Amino acid sequence: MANVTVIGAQWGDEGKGKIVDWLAERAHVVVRFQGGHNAGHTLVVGNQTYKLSLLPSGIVRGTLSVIGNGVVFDPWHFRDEVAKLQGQGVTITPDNLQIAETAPLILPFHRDLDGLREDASGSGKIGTTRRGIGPAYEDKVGRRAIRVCDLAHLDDLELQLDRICAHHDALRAGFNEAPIDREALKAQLAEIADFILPFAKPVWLTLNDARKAGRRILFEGAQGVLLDIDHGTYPFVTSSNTIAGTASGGSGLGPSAAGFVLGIVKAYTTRVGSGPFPSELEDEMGQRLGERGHEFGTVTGRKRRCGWFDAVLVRQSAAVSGITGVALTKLDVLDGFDEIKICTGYELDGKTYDYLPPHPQDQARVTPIYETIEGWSQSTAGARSWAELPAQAIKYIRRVEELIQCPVALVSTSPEREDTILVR
Ligand code: 2SA
Ligand code: MG
Repeated sequence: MANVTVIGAQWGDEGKGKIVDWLAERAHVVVRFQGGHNAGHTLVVGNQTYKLSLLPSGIVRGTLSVIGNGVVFDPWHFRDEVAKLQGQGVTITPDNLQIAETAPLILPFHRDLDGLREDASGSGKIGTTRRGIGPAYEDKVGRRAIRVCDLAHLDDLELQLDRICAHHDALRAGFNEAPIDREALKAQLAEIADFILPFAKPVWLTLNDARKAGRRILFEGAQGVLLDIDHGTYPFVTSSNTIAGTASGGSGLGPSAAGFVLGIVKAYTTRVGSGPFPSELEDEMGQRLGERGHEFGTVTGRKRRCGWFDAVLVRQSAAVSGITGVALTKLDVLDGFDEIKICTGYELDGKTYDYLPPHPQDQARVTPIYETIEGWSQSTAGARSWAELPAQAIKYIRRVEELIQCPVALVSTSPEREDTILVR
């Protein structure tokens, strides 16, 4: 196996955690390259369930895990997540976990601002995870961020604090919030620094050395292509680039390191948060998908919106992300439906589209064009070989493949790692 880059090809929650865990066994290094603790990756190992938000999934099995520079890093959340996993028996030390020294920090006022803005937005809410992701990326791009390496230079932080506090105090005043308490912030940073610094490394160097030594690197994406800041359903997106191309910039390896780009695709569609969703089902069918698929957010517990498989969206995601092959997950959730629909195009004002128009109002107004295929009554849950799948399920997979113009390389039939079919 060469390097693999795993990304979500829909709106997140495609089941990346399980697939990354499956692949991590064959990798030497697992790298997170974007997002932060807004991710929610669930891993089921035997009778233990691990929920990861910030840490790379490889950590559960002891694989060298790296948090790249493209991640926004909440040090307090990090400490809590490490403690939680250690409580579940996972070994975490600076020997198996490294954090990029250049990663920008998510600070308490980023979280405040995320929440204040959402509360003030009424029906214009993005439906963020309220974890400060967007505000932290704004400060990174605005060249105001405090970064992991700054924790080793806390005596030399005054100018940076001037800049970031001036910016945030002005914003806070708009919400009638008190200015940032600088002394308290410095004390918080000093208190957390000792815990973080042993993990802080030049990870670009670790990764380049690993590559030279022929080590296999697994890039673990978070969220999904439709939440990408450039290619997603803007403005209802996250604040990072979620496409496969980010794996290089967010880790310090060149684009040739990406290897096989595996797009994770759920056999139907879900979305958490606001924004357009053409194939959404607001009826009992949607309800049924949500119940059968246990569609609740890992981080926030929010109920996910559910709908039919949208081949238009996945075809577009596969194109903009350069997906080599797809892992189709949660196929078993479709067991027992008499009929299954697939969205193959959109109609808007008498015109048909084979891609998602860019304007949010158009995205909200498109009518899906569906193709209906016969369902299957047998259970596919836990199937581990192609031969165990009913003929109709195979037909569904083949049709999906045709419509998204991308081969299905893996099929996942339960949260258990071994319940995975390798197609080719
Ligand atoms: P943010 O917090 O700024 O990144 O939110 C912006 C949009 O991105 C969506 N988003 C997500 N969508 C699905 N899953 C995500 N992770 C968690 C999970 C979410 C949860 O895996 O379950 O627990 O609710 C995730 N993270 C961000 C978000 O819904 C906004 O639409
Ligand atoms: Mg998730």
